[in-house]
Amino acid sequence: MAVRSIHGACPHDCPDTCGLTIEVEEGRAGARARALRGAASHSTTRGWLCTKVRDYLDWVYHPERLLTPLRRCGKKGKGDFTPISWDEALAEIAARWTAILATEGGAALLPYSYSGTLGLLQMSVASSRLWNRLGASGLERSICGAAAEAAVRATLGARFAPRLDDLRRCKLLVLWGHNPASTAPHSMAAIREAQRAGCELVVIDPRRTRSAKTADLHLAPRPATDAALALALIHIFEAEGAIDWPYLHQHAIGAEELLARARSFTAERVAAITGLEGEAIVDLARRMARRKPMMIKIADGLQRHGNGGQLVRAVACLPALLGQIGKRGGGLFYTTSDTLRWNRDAVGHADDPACPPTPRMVNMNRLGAALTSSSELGDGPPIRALYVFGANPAASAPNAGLIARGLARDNLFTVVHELFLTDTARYADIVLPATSQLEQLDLHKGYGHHQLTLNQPAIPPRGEARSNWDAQRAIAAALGLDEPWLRADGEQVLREILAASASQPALAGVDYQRLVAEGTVEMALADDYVPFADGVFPTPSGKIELYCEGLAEQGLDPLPAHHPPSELADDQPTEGAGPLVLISGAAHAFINSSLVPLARLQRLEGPPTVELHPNDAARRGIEDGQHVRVYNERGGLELVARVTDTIRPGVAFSTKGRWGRCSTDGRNVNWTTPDALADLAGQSTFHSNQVWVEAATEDLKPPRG
Ligand SMILES: Nc1nc2c(c(=O)[nH]1)N[C@H]1C(S)=C(S)[C@@H](COP(=O)(O)OP(=O)(O)OC[C@H]3O[C@@H](n4cnc5c(=O)[nH]c(N)nc54)[C@H](O)[C@@H]3O)O[C@H]1N2
Ligand SMILES: Nc1nc2c(c(=O)[nH]1)N[C@H]1C(S)=C(S)[C@@H](COP(=O)(O)OP(=O)(O)OC[C@H]3O[C@@H](n4cnc5c(=O)[nH]c(N)nc54)[C@H](O)[C@@H]3O)O[C@H]1N2
Ligand code: SF4
Ligand SMILES: [Mo]
Repeated sequence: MAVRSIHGACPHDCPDTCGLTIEVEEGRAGARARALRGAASHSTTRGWLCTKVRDYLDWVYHPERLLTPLRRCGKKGKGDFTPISWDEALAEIAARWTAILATEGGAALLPYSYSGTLGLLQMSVASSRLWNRLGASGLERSICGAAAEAAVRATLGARFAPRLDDLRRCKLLVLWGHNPASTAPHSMAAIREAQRAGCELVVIDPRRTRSAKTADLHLAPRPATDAALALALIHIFEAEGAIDWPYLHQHAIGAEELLARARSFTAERVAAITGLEGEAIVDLARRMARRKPMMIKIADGLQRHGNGGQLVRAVACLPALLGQIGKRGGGLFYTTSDTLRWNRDAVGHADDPACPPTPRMVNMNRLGAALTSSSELGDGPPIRALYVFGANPAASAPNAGLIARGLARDNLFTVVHELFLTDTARYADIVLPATSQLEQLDLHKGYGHHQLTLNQPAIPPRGEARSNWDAQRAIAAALGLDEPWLRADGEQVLREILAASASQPALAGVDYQRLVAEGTVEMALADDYVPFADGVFPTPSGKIELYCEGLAEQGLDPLPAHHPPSELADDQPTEGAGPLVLISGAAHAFINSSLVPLARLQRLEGPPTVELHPNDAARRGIEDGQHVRVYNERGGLELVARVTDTIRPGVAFSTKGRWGRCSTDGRNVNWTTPDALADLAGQSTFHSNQVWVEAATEDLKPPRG
């Protein structure tokens, strides 16, 4: 039997963006993928995949895969559907949308998509072209890292990050509210090498995470107090003469103002705010000032707080004050996302004369409110049609109880394009079957490294599944839209975007043919590339903006500040059985709510739990393994208590991304999380979540895995 080897890309929202090698067997029944490995030739992947994606073939060939379009035949949310043909599904979608657009206008249609795949074609193009042409409501895509993006751009001008390899040169590496051992596993190889070469590893996280377990120093501040901590460090840098004035004079504005701001943040005061020892804060400042190169690595979890924007601003200023930006092995490692920007018009064609202006933006963190409250949408029409793809908002978006109520509306026509009957798909009027990454073409730009990977389809679509772009091309045709850029196939679209983006320096020498031939291609950066080493900062002043006039113009604080989020006052009680701060971060074995159907991963993760410090558990009469109710005014759910001293007192932890069906009560942690927006860029605030925890009194069935 003939066996072919195909080069692909992991589509998930993970900074590693691994290269995949897929072995495909050409049998009598057609092509079948028989093995999937990390690409040996990919310099980040180096031949191994994380535990989540190792069994990707079981996901591709999972018995619960959706293989035909479905029409709802029971109550919304029940999950009763009958199979229909694509022609029927397309005709119904076209008829319903045409009527809604005619009576209420494009604003009544909302596309909702996020991180099922990060591909240029299946995410970026599929999230823009058709919706621009229809004049649909725009989606403010701020669920993940909007505040950090805005904060880092305000400070440094762009999200550039060092080469992953240069982590090996750090002498001090601070993982600040970031858990790469679970969320960016391939960076751990470089971190371990750095440690072997004498780098000290510091982790700042209210939990002793997998990453913290091997750190030289772990500090566990109270959640959302990190800006205060950073300001205290700045104050100590000044007091101890550690500020790199020659660097700042040349490359930064606002240092004097920032130092003045920081002076009231004494170690003593900040010890009370953060719950850390004053000496520990001084010790951290000294380590940072003495051990250079010094790098701070953050991701997006840190800033999911009401004060997340200012928090990241404060942290981002630290390496600048020590002159570490632009130094090999030093600086800020957030994301490489701005190294290469795809040509926006080629991606979305928003400026095409056929496209009406976008009538309004709907913040994805406010989906429940947008579906249920007229005041949320101002003067505009209510949302009458929702098209969800590559996302599972009923499980992954905040205040999920409100989303469930909105999705249950009878006068909402919901289409969900999915591989599985997720919590969201159960509410659909029409479900469309989606291809997996093995069945679709795409191009992936890593955000934790500087590589581009072409994902070639390895096998034909399973059943009648279609890719995001192919489904939307078919809808465009059913609506009678005939712009060539809505008809073009995936390869034509990718070629068009590559050609239109060719002036980007990072794309020098990269074209479609080369991607086909090589699979993974390094961006064209100098061998000795270090971000900002040239002293060029794409901010309005051309310098690092410790003081940022652009923020002041938006009515925001131009200097990093510490204001506790409204839900988490600085005087959070740690006595009695009062509220706890519930952090709901990444699970080790799932990626958001994707891959939850995989039985091995369910076994690895076990039933959905809430981690509690022994003191907090004892105060509430809760024992390890006991069923508890976790709730607040938004909603509640039942979880299994895990009593552990890996979490600081006053804080609880439960992983994000479980499907409701994993729990006894059909709910997941997002029934409690806030849909309030952060101080910057409409950011989500999942972790600024105050909950009450108590032993469940009723006799509950054990949760399913
Ligand atoms: N295994 C796995 N990997 C993933 C994902 C996944 O679901 N599973 N999701 C992917 C996605 S979409 C993203 S955005 C990234 C996120 O990647 P990370 O940011 O690394 O992961 P998170 O778990 O969201 O958050 C990191 C840590 O922030 C801590 N934290 C929360 N609040 C605070 C605070 O106020 N201060 C400090 N110092 N720390 C705080 C949490 O305890 C948590 O350990 O991971 C990606 N990778
Ligand atoms: N409590 C809490 N909740 C959080 C967070 C948190 O920290 N705490 N983090 C948030 C973050 S960082 C993020 S990024 C969001 C992620 O939230 P979402 O973007 O909604 O991600 P998932 O929940 O993984 O849902 C993705 C869905 O896309 C489907 N899918 C995969 N590939 C394809 C494809 O090619 N086509 C189509 N049509 N579908 C596909 C998968 O089956 C899956 O059901 O979650 C957020 N939710
Ligand atoms: S989830 Fe991340 S680490 Fe795992 S295979 Fe995908 S890109 Fe690699
Ligand atoms: Mo994310």
